[in-house]
Formats: sequence, C-alpha cells, structure tokens
Amino acid sequence: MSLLLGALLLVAAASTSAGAATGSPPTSAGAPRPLGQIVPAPASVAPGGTPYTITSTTPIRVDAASGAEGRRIAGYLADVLRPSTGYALPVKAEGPGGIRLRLSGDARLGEEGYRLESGRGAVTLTAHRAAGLFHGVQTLRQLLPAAVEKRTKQPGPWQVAGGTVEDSPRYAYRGAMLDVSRHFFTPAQVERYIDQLALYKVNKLHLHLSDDQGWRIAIDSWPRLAAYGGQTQVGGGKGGFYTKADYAEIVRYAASRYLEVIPEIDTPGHTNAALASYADLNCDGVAPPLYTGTDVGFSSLCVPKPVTYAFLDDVVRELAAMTPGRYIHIGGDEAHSTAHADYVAFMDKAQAIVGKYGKTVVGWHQLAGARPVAGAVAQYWGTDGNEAEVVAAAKAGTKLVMSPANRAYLDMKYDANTKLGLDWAGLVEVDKSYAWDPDAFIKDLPAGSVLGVEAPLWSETLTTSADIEYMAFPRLPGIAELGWSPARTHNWPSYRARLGAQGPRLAALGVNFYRSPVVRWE
Ligand code: TNX
Repeated sequence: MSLLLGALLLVAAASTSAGAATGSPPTSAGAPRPLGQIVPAPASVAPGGTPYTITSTTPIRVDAASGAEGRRIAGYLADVLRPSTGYALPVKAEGPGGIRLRLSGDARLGEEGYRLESGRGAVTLTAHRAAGLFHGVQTLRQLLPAAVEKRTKQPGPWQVAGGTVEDSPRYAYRGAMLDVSRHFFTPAQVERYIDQLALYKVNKLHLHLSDDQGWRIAIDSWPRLAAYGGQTQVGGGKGGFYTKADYAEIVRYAASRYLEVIPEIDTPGHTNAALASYADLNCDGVAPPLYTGTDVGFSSLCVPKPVTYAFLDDVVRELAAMTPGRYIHIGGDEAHSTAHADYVAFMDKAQAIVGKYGKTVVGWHQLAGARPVAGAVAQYWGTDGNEAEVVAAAKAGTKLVMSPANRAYLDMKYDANTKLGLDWAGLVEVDKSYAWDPDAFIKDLPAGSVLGVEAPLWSETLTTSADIEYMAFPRLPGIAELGWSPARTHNWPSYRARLGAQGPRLAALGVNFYRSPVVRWE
C-alpha cells in the first residue's frame, strides 16, 4: 500500500472510531456484524464495500513468506471454522480469493499488529510477524456470527463486513495470572484457560507455582518440594504438581497461542510448602506441617542461612531452563514474617540469581521498597494509586505491570451475592473493573513507566474450570482491552455494547461466564 493511501485510511479510521464509540448494535438480522465491534477495540476501522462470505468452496491461503508457522495458524483457524460451517476449508498456497494469511515486510504493523481487509472474494490478514496473524485470526472470529464458535454444524451465512481494520497493541505486556498453588489445576485446565485468553489477545500467562499451600513444579535437585510440598491444597484436597514434561507441554501450548509463560516462585514469604518439605530451610531446623488454610504472611525463608541461596539457585536454574520467555517472577509480596532489612538483603540475592541465569526479574511491587536491579519489573497490586516508593522506583527506571486489586483482581466478588471469591479489595463489578487507565492509576508516574497490565486470579475459593471462568469472564476481556486498545477508545457505553456481543460467543464456546446485570447481553 502506498504511504498516501495508508494516511487516508488512518484519517478514515479516526473518523469512524467515534462512530464505534456509540456502540450501536447490528442493524438487521442476517447483516454482518459491524466491522470493529470487537473486544479489544481495534486501533483503527474503516468500514465500507462489499461484505466477504465464507462458502463451501472457500480455501484458506497461506503465502510462502508465512512458512510453517503461517500454515499452523491456518490450521488453527480451520479447526475453529470447520465444525460450525461444515465446510472443508482446505489450506492452500497463495492465490487470489478466500481467507488469505500473509506475512509482509511491513514493519509498521510491529511485533503483534495486523491488517484485515475484507471485501468481495477475499478477506486478507497481513502481519509483520506470526503473532500478528494470530491476533488477526481472533479478530476474524469475532467478526463472524457467534454461532461460528459452536462445535456442530450451524446454518450460516458466514459473512464478514467489508472494509479494513488496522490494529496493534497499546502495551507489549498483556497478562493473566493463574494461582495453581492454593488449588491445583491440571495441564488440561490451564490449556483451556489459555485458549480463552488468546481470544482477547492476551500474550502473557503468569503461573503462581508456589505458595504456603502447595509447591506445583518438579525441581529435580529438590524433589520433595513437589513430591511432598505439592501433596495438598486449600481445604485439604490432594493437590498435585507439574512434572517437567507437563510443564513443557503447557509452555508449548501457550506458545502455540502466542502467550509467553512467566513462572513465579513466591519468596521469601508464601513459602510454607517449601519449608515443610525441607527442615533445613527453616531457621530452627524444624519443618512445619503442610498448610491448607488461607492465612497469609506467616512463613519466611531463613534469610541468614546459606542453604537458602543454594536452594534458590537450584530452583531458578531449573526454572530458567524450562522457560523460553525472558521473565522469572520471584514474588516478594506480604513478607510479614521477614524483617525489612532481611527482606532487602534477600531480594538483593534473589535478583542476582535470576540475573545469573539470564532472566529478567519480576516481583510484586513491594520490590520497590527494596533495591530493584536495573531492568527489574514491579507488578503493582495496590488499590489507591498513592505510592511514593513505586513512583521513586519508576523514576529510577523500574517498569511496572499494573494489576490494581480493586480493578484487575479477578478473584474479587462482583457483588455481595457472588458465591466465589474474596472481597478484601472491595466488590468489583464489570464496569468498575474497566474504569481505569493503566498509565494514570498511580499518580505522578513518569511517562513510559507502564509495560502493561495483568489480571491475576487467586484460587483460594476456586476449584474447577467453571469457577475460573465465572470469575474471569467477563472481567478478563476488559483488562485485555485496557492492555490492547488505544486510550482514546476507552468508553464504557461502547465497551458495554461490544461486551454484550461476547455473551452468545462465550456461551457457544461453553464458557461459564457471569451474566453481569450492568451489561446488555445480546
Ligand atoms: C493478596 S496479591 C495476595 C495473595 C492472595 C490474594 C487474594 C498478592 C501479591 N498477594 O497471596 O491470594 O491477595 O486476593
């Protein structure tokens, strides 16, 4: 595309994004969904021209530049579309018509951006990187009728409105956290959640792999951590842990959906499961019993003992070897049983160990009150945004991931009647969860401090996939939108209407979502 045409498109897009903000529902039954009525809101939308219709003869075409990765994404798209359309949708080489996936040299689309052009005869997804093609596929799914997500043949027609979407994310880091320690979730349950996160262009999965109630990852050099420390969970169930093969499969599956897995070993507090597994890790040399309650802040690694750092070195070395991504999260929250000077001394050593194995440190934002190393990332989970220590750390270069508990914590109850969840950060309805700006939530941050957002899901009260889904949906899509969409698209009426359209889609996918009364579900 010429630069001039590109500039015209952007102008057109700017003028229609105001229209999108009105959130008008589709006009008549059978008409395609309006271009751009998706979650997260796209950066620019230029509707117009003939809709594209998928038919029994439609191919999915992959250009040569897209290679094996492009063909894999085409296969993923075919797996979504074939059961509901009943069409063959063969994956073919590049050519004029059909659903076309192209990797171009257009670096302006960035690491994750894409362009979707829909019109007579073809819908074309173009990206600079495979991740962008994959995100474009998620957009294409949402532009089709919700019934496309069903696993049995549906009537159609399968139309995509005509026009162009050009889209790329506001933030590079758009995460979700799952606490597999308080209750264990199997690899299949984690993969189900990964598929749901991918729908909304989330690109990080943070796994909270250890806490007082359970150690969930096999560490060969300290086998009792998982074999003993992984034996129970909140309420006293049998718990569980991931073998290295299980974990490799989760990492592979996440990567196939363009999510990077960030493992967390919480230290120096939240460590009862480790302390129970090895008496030597305790300052008094006595192993405490396994813990199945929900208190926090009672456990601490023994800061003066050298074995503490031998343990940490082994754990981080093995974790780093299992982690193709760049981050390792070392926790650092609620270390109420660790004296502050000990906490600071411990975090110095822990950060050095992560650096030694070539990884970037992430810590909960209490790290800001210690001495964050250059490049460290602090994950903010406060509620009021008045955070002198965090601002000081940000001014010194620490980047932030924003998870304010009274907005982004998916384990907070929606209202007083919500059976699952906790309420220490308040009740968080869907509108409240969406009502904040990641750049502005903490006052006085220097520009550019925020790397992105993350929606943590703590599992003290959650035991099944249905529980996970009930708490995550529909708040997770809102946090994903805050991470992806330009700040100028932030608009509750627009979001509410677009979220309402996700209802039939989530239902078709079998997601157990909360039918919030503040949303007008389609
Ligand atoms: C606080 S958030 C915690 C967790 C709890 C969570 C429950 C954070 C870093 N620590 O240990 O599970 O609240 O909402």
